[in-house]
Amino acid sequence: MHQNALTETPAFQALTRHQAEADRWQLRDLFTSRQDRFSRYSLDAAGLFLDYSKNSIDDTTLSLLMDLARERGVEAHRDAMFGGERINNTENRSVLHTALRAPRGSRLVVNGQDAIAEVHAVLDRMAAFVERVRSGQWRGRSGKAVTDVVNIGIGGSDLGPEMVCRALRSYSQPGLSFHFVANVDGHDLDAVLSRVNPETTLFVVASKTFTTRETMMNAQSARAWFLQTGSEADLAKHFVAVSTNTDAVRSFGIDPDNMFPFWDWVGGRYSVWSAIGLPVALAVGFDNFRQFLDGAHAMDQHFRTAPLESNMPVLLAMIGVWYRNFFGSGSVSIAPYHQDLGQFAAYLQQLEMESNGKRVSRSGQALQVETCPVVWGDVGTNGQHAYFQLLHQGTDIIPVDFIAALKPTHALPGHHAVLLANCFAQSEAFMLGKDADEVRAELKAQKLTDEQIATLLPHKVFPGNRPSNTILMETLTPAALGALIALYEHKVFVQGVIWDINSFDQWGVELGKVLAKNIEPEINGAPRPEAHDSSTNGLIARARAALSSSPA
Ligand code: G6Q
Repeated sequence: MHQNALTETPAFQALTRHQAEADRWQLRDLFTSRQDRFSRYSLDAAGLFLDYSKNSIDDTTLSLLMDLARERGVEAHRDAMFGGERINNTENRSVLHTALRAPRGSRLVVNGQDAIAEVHAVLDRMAAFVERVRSGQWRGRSGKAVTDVVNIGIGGSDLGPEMVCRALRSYSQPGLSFHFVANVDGHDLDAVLSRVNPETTLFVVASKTFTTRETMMNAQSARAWFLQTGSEADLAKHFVAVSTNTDAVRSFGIDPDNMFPFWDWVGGRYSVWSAIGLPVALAVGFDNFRQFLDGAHAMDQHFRTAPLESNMPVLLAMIGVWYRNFFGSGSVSIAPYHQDLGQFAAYLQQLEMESNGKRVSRSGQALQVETCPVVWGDVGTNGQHAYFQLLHQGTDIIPVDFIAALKPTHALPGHHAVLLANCFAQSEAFMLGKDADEVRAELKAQKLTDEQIATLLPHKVFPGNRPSNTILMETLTPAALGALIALYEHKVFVQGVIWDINSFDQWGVELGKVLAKNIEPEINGAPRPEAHDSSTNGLIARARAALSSSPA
């Protein structure tokens, strides 16, 4: 679907005019002038609650943003994705991660096959395997049960399962440890191998293509390590694969019976719902994995059916567009006030930046507007003691998404109220700030002299007017986490539609997979034409000299 330039649409132009007014608003005044802001600008969906009242928006802003969403065809694009149309136009693929969490019995024909029936056939195989491993029926080469699972994968074949395993830590089976090796840096694999026993370790080699250099090298090294004490015949008890590439799995030496397939219509960063989620299912059990899928499906249903005005992913997306394209905000911070969501920001970094970090439209035209902002963050409260300084008093205005669970999954008294108090206090402080009069009164009460007050005052003023969303869930359950991830997936989708981006390819990532291939033999001593620039030539020469003299 070809789109007109975003800036030429009537809604974009109306929003540009409206922004001139909104730019003068103070969030604290918006709250004083409308007592119902919280109830008006918040909603529940799929077990999540979103408070978006602490944003520089009013009814007009929202109505114009929804006009923009309609003008860009968000509803039609959404239906095309769910319907299996090949919306990933540069790879000529459907985009059907939503089919991975559809309930048994629904139907969707893709490439002549019922995709949902295929999904459930694999889920059934996963369920049986998970049960055997967790119950101890699956035995290693010396007859012992599995104690350690090592996932070898990178990017989309690593970040999802690792983030989710950590997030659902309190649902994990005791006695089963999970390790994730992604980096081709041997220190990564070495650190894990030094902690596990080959007799009780199960390796999951996770790669959609089964050609990714990092993963293949780590898998080969893990295999060689295993064969130091085990035999080729024992490999089947210790290595399983998750992939779309049966031939490559077979030639690696993994029995296709020990392979869990998925499909080209599952993008890497959208694949945790597929067999790529096998470590999650092993950790939390298949029923909990199903709950995780059901939570995402509930968000899918909401996204599909709710009017745009009360559609959580659409609201989150359009508020993001408001700051990105009309206020020029170049970054967004994610602040989960939940230790178990420690990798959620890193996960979203890939989801958002790999999907929408693009500079041309679906039809290849250079875009005239800014697209994906930089996404970053870490758990609260730790961030408060570090980079929150910049969020409060720096020169950039960085919108923040606060994420919290109302109830903990631990039993330690007192902690959770302190955690939530911090979370709510931060969003309040970002919104309110502290003006010169308030600072002066505070310093006077501390009996400072007028001269001392004059010196300190500018440093202690907080401009406020800094926007945030707050997303709450009851507890961090598998279903709530599923809904949360799906919320962001659909947010990314909507923003991609607004910007006219193909959110489902990743040519920048593919480039990285090719470039290093030329340099690797040169570092290893191959005859060198000095074919690069002087910097790259110089760096290669240093590495070559160091490696040729090192004992390893
Ligand atoms: C995700 C990207 C990328 C990919 C990795 C691993 O959307 O395409 O992060 O997941 O490069 O690829 P393989 O699974 O094919 O090894």
